[in-house]
Amino acid sequence: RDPDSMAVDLSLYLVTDSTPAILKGRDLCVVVEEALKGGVTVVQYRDKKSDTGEQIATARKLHQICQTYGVPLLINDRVDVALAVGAEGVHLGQDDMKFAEAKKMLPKEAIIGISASTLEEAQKAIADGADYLGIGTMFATPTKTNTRYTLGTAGTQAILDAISDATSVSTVAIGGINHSNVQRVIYQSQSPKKGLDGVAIVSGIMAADDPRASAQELVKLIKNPPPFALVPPAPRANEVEALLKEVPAIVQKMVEVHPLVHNMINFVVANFVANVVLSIGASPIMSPYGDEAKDLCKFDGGLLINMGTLTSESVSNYLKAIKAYNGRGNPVIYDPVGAAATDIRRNAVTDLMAGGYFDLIKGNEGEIKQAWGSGAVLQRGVDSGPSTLDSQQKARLARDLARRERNVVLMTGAVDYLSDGERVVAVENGHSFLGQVTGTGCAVGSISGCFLTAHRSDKLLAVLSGILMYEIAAENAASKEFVRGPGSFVPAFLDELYAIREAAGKGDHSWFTGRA
Ligand code: 3NM
Ligand code: MG
Repeated sequence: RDPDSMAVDLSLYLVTDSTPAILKGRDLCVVVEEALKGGVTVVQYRDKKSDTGEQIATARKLHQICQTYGVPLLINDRVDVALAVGAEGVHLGQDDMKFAEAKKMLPKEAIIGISASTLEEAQKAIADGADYLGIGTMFATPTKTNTRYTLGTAGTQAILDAISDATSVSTVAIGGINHSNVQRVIYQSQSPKKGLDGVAIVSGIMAADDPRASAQELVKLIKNPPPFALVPPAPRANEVEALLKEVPAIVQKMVEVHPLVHNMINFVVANFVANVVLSIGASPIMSPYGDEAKDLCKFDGGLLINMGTLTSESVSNYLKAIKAYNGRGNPVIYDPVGAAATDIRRNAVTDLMAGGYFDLIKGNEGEIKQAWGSGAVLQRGVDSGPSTLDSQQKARLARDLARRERNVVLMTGAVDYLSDGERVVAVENGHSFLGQVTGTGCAVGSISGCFLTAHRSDKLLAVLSGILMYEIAAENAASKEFVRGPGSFVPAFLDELYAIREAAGKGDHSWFTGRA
């Protein structure tokens, strides 16, 4: 092995755990061997309790097994144990032996990995000459409860981005990673120049009933991008004009596909939103019951999470549904209504963004700021609150959030900002009556689900098409002579959505007056 480069495959990194809750009466070496048969690429023996003699005996057995499979064995914390059994290296936490001391004691070619929870720790480990970093904690996990920072994919990405010049150091993420999130973890942690080389997993493999099958499945998942991966098309010379040209055909396609949209939505607007969805030619189902999603996600449709009337049960229901839709790659839209209004809602935003992938995050300025993580915003109720951003800053925030989450972001307001992290489109259509009728914002989330379902190859274009259909209908409705205010606006608006749907369905594109 070239001591200057990590020639070791870190892609599926097993960290052992000898506690009864994980081993459930099974022999550690048997579980590890099963995991190796399943395709684990590196093993770390981590034992916080056993006496030194016992650790050395176990490590020796593990080393023999690992050698049979051509997989390196690293020892957590205990440089002495690594030396005693001739293991391939060690993994050191921030409270363990210093890098330089371990380096002096170990053979030249030994692998040394360092835990890093912050950028400073990562930079220090790189300067020292660490072979790889264990970046964590990704998600809060019952396996290790005394962790210092929960980084999520956004925090991990920020570290990777800041160390992207350090091409020789490898990285794995650790904490709460399992089958249901491994593809998303790798995908959403990726910064433009540096991504994860692997994932480190304890309970997802060690506590599995069948550790071999579990590892096999993980190997498969790690090799492929998640089904919802965003692939922004190559930009064209006149991108906005080119997009606008495509909108009428996308609306026509949506009408033809007749998508289903599953709404987990607040009770204030459920009826209005269901009527909007029907008017555009799609099918709404309103279900707050998370367990229903495993059946509903099998249809060609999307899921809207609108937390407008959050209850103590909402978040767990949302997470079940998001998992079901993410697993199939069917679109999920998040409307973090009143995101910054209360502690409960701020925590919900954090938990939901850690718990799943949103193809689209849609909200007003205050909500998008909260999703970005600027916890300083205090929203009054569910209104947007005072705007503090100029148009450039709004465009940048939408783009930065989309870039970080690797999704599409729609920041609504008098002008709507839509971005997929590459392109930013400002949409000027709409009418002030939309701001006077409850549910008009929420309905945008729902129809986005319809459009994202009907048009998958360009998520930004799909959402743009939905907003333009919607806002052009609002303009047309407001211009009717009999419309005097928000009351008479509502029926006219549904009629105009229906009129566009009828025209679009016949291939008539003359309704289109989009400005972006
Ligand atoms: N180190 P599981 S989290 C061993 O944050 C360990 O540094 C962590 O277990 C860190 O895969 C962790 O079962 C436990 O969530 C990870
Ligand atoms: Mg340690």
